Amino acid sequence: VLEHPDELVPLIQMAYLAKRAKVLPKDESLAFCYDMLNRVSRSFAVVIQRLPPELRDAVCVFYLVLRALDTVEDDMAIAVSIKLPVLRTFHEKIYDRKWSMECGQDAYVDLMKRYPMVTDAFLRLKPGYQKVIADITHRMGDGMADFIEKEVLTVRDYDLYCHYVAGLVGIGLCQLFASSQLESKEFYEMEDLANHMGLFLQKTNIIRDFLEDIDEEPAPRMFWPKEIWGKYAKKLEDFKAPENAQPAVGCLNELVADALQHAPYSLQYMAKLRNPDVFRFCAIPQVMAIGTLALCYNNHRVFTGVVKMRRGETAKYVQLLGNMGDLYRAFELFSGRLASQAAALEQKDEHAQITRERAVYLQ
Ligand code: RWZ
Repeated sequence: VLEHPDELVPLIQMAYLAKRAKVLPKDESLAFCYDMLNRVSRSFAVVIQRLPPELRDAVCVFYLVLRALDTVEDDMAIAVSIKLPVLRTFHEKIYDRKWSMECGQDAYVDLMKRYPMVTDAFLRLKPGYQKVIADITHRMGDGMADFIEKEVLTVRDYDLYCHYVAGLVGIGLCQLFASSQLESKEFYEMEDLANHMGLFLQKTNIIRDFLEDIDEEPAPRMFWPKEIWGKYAKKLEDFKAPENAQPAVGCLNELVADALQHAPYSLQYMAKLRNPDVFRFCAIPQVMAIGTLALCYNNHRVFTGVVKMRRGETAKYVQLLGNMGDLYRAFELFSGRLASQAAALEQKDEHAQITRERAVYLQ
């Protein structure tokens, strides 16, 4: 240090102290976060990266924190006696620079092993953003832990589970939007509408992922509520047998009708957004959800493979969807398909009338 010119000495000392304290340069932890985001979710990576700079990093970190929590919840190789305390204390781990865990699969192994990178990025966010993320992580971790020990039996359980894993995401995003001042203060008080946004996405994923979840190794994790499927089968696995196609599709259609109840609230929420990039961020997943529901409706392929919207169709919405008009048009397209399919089924499917009414309401 003595051999350097005077004006460099403080800089060198700072660099030395920073290294000793293991403080990562800002770019390194954020670069890790965006790289990880791209590896775990292409579609969210695209919309998050297009958010205004004021929100982008906070939402990216929020996503990864919840992804990590999700990885713990999902890993069936972790003993319940370990899993429960990790889920319930995860909101404390996110402040602990040393915390990491060996679990998950594929890219998630890396996310969990190098979790201190996410922690570094988290600790660099504004304290207001940190508080929102920690509060949502706390509530979600507790809710997930509750559902490790109990199944999704009633429709009330189904709504509550979806509230924990997705409704809370919507609620946290509202608070980030309001706190960034990119959206109005009103967003602090929009928990109910935000919850509907999350439930609409989560229920659509649960419906679509039937086969993937039931075939999950080493153990299936099912989220279809027994109160509904119990009317159509003795065991959920029975839906996989080709001879049970009719009750399977009947149950599927009832779940689609249930999910559709959330769509009007989701439109109501999005009508209040004023920042076009925030709007696009919210609207794209919602359009994908109604598109996916329209594809799944009355479609036996849900029980034999993966039903997904085609890449080309998806890409169209990422480009388009600039304002509420575009959004209504997209919703009209898919609710129109749902309404006409439901109308044709009304004689033989007792829930088709609800589906048609709910779809027509979106027209
Ligand atoms: C979008 C900021 C990965 C966070 C939660 C996502 C993991 C349940 C999985 C948080 C759309 C599928 C991603 C419904 C929210 N827990 N379901 C930000 C996250 C639907 C997103 C994924 C939930 C979620």
